[in-house]
Amino acid sequence: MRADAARAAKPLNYQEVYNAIAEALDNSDYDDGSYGPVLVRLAWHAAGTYDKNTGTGGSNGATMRFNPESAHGANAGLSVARDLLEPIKKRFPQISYSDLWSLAGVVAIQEMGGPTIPWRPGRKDADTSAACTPDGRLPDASQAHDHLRNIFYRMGFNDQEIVALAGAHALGRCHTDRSGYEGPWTFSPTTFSNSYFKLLLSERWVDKKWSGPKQAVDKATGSLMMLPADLALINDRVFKKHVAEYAKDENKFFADFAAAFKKLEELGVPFPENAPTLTFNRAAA
Ligand code: HIF
Repeated sequence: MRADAARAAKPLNYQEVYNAIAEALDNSDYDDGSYGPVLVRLAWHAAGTYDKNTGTGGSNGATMRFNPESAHGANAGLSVARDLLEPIKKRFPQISYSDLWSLAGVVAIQEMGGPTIPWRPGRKDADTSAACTPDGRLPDASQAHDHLRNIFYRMGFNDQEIVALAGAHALGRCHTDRSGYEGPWTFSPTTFSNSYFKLLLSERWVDKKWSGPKQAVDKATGSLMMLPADLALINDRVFKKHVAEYAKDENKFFADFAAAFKKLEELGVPFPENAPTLTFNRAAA
């Protein structure tokens, strides 16, 4: 008890929290061997509810802890990520859930080889479900470019930022018991790279023959997938121009992704005026 109290009084060293999250990532029994992708999805779904017109939603509050937001279809499977972070919340009780989830997105991206993403603490948790956002604020994977623009413009993003963010689908996979879709987007789903853009352009994407929802598979191997919303990025002239740029220039992708992901994680957060912007070192291997 007294040790806990002493720890709670000590100012939080966020690099220590970073390292603790980094240590929890690898698990050879889970998916492709890492919880990194599902943590990125948690951080994004917590933030992507933001509506710039009403100032509601966003990562502040961590309202996905509560019903009904935890039960929204788009959030299926994210209890895996929230439960993984619970022991870290216990170990560092001063950090808010909302800061912890957002920091976990940064850790996962950096530890999987992505860019350094500057991060600020200062999010506060909501006490009740009253702050939960209505269902339908996150994108619907079965839809195309008009829908993507509606959803991401509502958060305050432009076309170039939408495409930069989309590169995160280099990571992870779809699960039939979560979204109904199946498979990874790339051959290296635990490595952050520009391969999502390269594959979008280089592969022939054909309809998957199955009884599940409409999705594409690569004709060559049948082992990769694209959602209708992913293919929208090459069926729209403006989006496609950015896809081609990021496929060619990984450094440009990394720089633009870091800026867009930081913006995503900060949407609607009323940071204290003196909140420092932090950058973290990768945890020692
Ligand atoms: Fe995803 N996304 N996302 N996504 N997403 C899934 C999984 C991941 C969309 C739909 C899905 C972004 C945008 C969009 C990640 C990160 C980001 C799944 C599969 C679906 C259906 C869930 C499952 O079955 O487990 C749509 C329609 C988006 C608008 C284009 C972001 C840009 C790419 C904002 C983003 O960062 C990650 C990581 C995963 C993998 C999760 C996993 O458990 O492996």
